[in-house]
Amino acid sequence: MRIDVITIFPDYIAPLGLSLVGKAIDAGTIELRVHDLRAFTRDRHHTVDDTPYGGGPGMVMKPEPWGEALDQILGSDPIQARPRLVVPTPSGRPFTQSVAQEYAADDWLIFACGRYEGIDSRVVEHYRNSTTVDEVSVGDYVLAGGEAAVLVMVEAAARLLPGVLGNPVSVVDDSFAPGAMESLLEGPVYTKPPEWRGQQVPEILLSGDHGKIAAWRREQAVRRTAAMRPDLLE
Ligand code: 6GU
Repeated sequence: MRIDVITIFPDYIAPLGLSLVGKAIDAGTIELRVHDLRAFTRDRHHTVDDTPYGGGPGMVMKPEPWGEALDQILGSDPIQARPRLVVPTPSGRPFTQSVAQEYAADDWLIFACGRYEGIDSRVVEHYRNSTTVDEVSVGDYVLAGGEAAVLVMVEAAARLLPGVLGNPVSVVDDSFAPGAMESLLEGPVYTKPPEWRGQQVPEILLSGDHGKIAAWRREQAVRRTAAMRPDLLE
């Protein structure tokens, strides 16, 4: 899978070189290209923002550098494949596990990180004519820019790619994985030692009775979901 990220803070994306995503890059499963938006400006000051038409607080990202960057990146593909253009924004559709699965099935994702009050809306409208554009939000709060959201979305999608996780069965059990214990949060987990600072591992987990263990885990998942996310139990 190819992933391009356009940002005015390329260093913000560096953590993708670590851990699981970093290994997927090293293995060639993911090809990550990070682009500095300012490299696509033509003025001496490398200006990427301007005041909003109609007034109001803050600044809006100018369309021209985005057009230059996206045209170059879209044109860089020899077979002219159609990527998905992902625009992180608090006014987008919610990013969920099922969106992560859609992304994991794509060959090519381009993330356009806005800062300030966002990108001139004509950019998204322009590229809708030639490719799939997805405006997405990672939650009901406001970030200063799309970069942190890109770290979230790339990690969520990357761990679903074949061969990225050590144990492919673990994604099936994920909280929110379609079909995994419906949509229950995962309950508590334990490892050795059997006693730690006065707390015992629940005896049933040491019993070897797989039927009883599965039933206990399901009950724990329901309890946790009721406590943390009653909305999921509907
Ligand atoms: Cl995707 N971007 C920004 N800037 N803020 C957000 C967000 C995204 N999701 C929630 N808040």
